[in-house]
Amino acid sequence: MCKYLSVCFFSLWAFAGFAQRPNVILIYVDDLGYGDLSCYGATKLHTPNLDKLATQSVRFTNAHSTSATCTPSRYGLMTGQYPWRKTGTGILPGDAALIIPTNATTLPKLFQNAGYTTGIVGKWHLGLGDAVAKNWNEEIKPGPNEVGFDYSFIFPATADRVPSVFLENHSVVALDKTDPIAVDYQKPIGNDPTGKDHPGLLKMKSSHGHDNTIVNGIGRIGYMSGGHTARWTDEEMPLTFLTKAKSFIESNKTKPFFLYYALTEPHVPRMPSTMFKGKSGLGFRGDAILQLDWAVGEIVKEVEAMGIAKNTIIIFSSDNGPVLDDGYVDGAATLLNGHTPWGPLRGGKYSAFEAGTRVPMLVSWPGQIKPSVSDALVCQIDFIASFSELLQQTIPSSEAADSQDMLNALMGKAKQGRNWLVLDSDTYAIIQGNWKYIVPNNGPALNRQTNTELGNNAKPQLYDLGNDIGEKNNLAEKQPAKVKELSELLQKIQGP
Ligand code: NG6
Ligand code: CA
Repeated sequence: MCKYLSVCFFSLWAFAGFAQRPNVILIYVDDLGYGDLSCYGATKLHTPNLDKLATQSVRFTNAHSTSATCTPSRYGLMTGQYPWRKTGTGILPGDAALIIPTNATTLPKLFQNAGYTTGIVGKWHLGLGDAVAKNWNEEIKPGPNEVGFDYSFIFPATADRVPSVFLENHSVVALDKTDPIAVDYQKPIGNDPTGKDHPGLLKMKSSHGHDNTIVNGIGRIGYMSGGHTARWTDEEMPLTFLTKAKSFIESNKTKPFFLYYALTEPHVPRMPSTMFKGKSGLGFRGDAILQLDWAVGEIVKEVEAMGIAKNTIIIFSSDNGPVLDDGYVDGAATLLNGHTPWGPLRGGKYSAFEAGTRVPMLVSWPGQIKPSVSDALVCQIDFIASFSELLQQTIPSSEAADSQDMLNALMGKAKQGRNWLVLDSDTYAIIQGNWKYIVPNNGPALNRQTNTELGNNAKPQLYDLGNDIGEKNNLAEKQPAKVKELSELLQKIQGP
């Protein structure tokens, strides 16, 4: 039945004069919180471009990444498999090997199979090559191009990890081979100053960690030597990525494309371009949010200028929740001025509480999606099954097995989303309806460095999110039957 409905849907497109299937642009930002945008209630920060996009979108109030940090969320997004099903999917160092098997069904491969041209511009953080040891001065494979992207322009891990260089397809950009790059996460290499030994050379001091090799006046995680011409300038990064994303859109405007535009903002180090420095009045973190809002506006303008707006789905979301001090003295906490990056939620990045994974999510498709606000429970892990439905692509049953078809919810046609969702941080949590259960664990309640409540507790936690979105009232002792039910459901999903 579903099949015939979809056929019908496709004929309707044809009837309505659509020349081709919709382009999809997935804008994925880094560490943006549920309360960081004015369309999600922020009052001390104004994000006009995202607010405008929100007025044309389904704006989700209960959308989640799979995890409270980057690598696992991106693994879930790409593969449709919960990251905790596979070992080695935690936050990766910059020299890690690729963690997605090259024979796996992935989100970009799904689009490729449907005849799309696919591209990634921005942060990768899913590893490169077959091993940690690799030669950064030759072609580096496998990477994004081997798991479904026809074109890639990336940085390997995070903006605060070496190597602080871009790769276009398989090669480091602007590398002078007479000054070869070497990377080490165990011990210092080469003669470049480190933040630890030369704090006077830093333009932004570290508050914890981030005191290895200095690149562009900023101490990083990990050591690198060589590759001086290839090293990035943080302030230029937004324009670099935007330019590459726009040219990908322009080159592919006449055929269906999928663009994964993975912005680094507002992840540390926050070093906004001159255009945005000081603009928010909330320090560099606020400026970085204005910068990402601007980049989104430029992408929307580009799509309009290419005459493809009506045939382009734009999705916007974040890989995990917000953090203020994530290792640099950048004023994020001291200049907050009453802004609440987590909105009404508890916790933040790294946390089992809602602010760890409940993130902004907008889905727009002019003419096809009626703007609305949806409280359906959806997860980024569901994109792969949902787009396989939209594009009528079959996924082998062994693949993307945790991804659920949420197409109707994503398009604003169904109010109901998932029945349940498993989330991970130091521990596991499961949401079913309004109930949320957090598995007991002995981790610290507070990450003292970032000042984030982690949601760890040696006792079971049960919250009624319908009445207590701030997770203040632990009902586990009052509702042991509900705890048992959710704990058993979680065990069933997680398997032996
Ligand atoms: C942590 C880093 C933090 C950030 C995070 C990854 C330290 C002390 N902290 O280990 O700064 O880089 O990893 O963030 O090094 S994520 O968004 O990519 O998951
Ligand atoms: Ca992140």
